[in-house]
Amino acid sequence: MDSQNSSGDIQVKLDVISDEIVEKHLCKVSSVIEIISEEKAEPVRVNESGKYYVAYDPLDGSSLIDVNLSVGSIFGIYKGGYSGENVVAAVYVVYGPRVEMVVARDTVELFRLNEKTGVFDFVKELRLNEKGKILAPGGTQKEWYPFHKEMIDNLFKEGYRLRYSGGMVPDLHQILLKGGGLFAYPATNDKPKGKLRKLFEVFPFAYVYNKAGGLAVDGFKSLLELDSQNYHDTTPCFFGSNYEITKVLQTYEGAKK
Ligand code: AHM
Ligand code: MG
Repeated sequence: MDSQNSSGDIQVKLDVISDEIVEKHLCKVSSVIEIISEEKAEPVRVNESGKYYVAYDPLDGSSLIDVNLSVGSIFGIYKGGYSGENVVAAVYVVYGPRVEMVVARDTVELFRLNEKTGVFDFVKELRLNEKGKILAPGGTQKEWYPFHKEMIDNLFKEGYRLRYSGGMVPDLHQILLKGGGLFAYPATNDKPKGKLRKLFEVFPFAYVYNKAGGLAVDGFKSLLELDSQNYHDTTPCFFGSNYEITKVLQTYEGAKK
């Protein structure tokens, strides 16, 4: 990032330091065979006897550090290689007023860091309702496709309220904890393949939302049906409860005709 900007310098360092910390700890986990992160061009082999592949974003939303908003870390745990269908667990951590961790396996569980003990205490299981009340619409609005804009406008007309911080971890965490809603980072004229990366950001959250009783799609199909050609591939993505994602699928299918 811009070396003339002193805060920019700090962001680069935090991204890199976070990556090093996570790598150091994952290397000690004997069941992990390989890791790759948003900060690495290529994977790193860790333990040849391991069977899990971990793709992670060590510090998502690092541009929000400067303005003191919440950021997070995201981990996708894969078996047999990196694709949507190979995700076997996902974890994310939100660094906000409290440090919270969500772990998705068969169920989705919320943990909170206990600062006295240094241990994450179990808080509750998380489930999405059929329909929510909040909307986090990402991407540059000037570049939205007209049918996408119409869909978002219609949701606002139904009474949805805007909640968008610019950090997918706190934004998706809010929707999950409040029981539902829609987070969208669509294809746009300037970014036809979206912005968010499949391996480190999209597949892990798609797994979390599916296990919490919601849905996660690229506009046409489940994100967990997608594979990935390159480690840093991006995809348009929508995460939410059933009602909102059904609207997304109807809108995008309708726009194809
Ligand atoms: P990053 O990995 O470079 O931090 O980018 C990912 C972040 C997401 O957390 C967030 O949803 C998105 O970028 C916001 O993008 P925008 O600034 O275009 O709204
Ligand atoms: Mg990121």
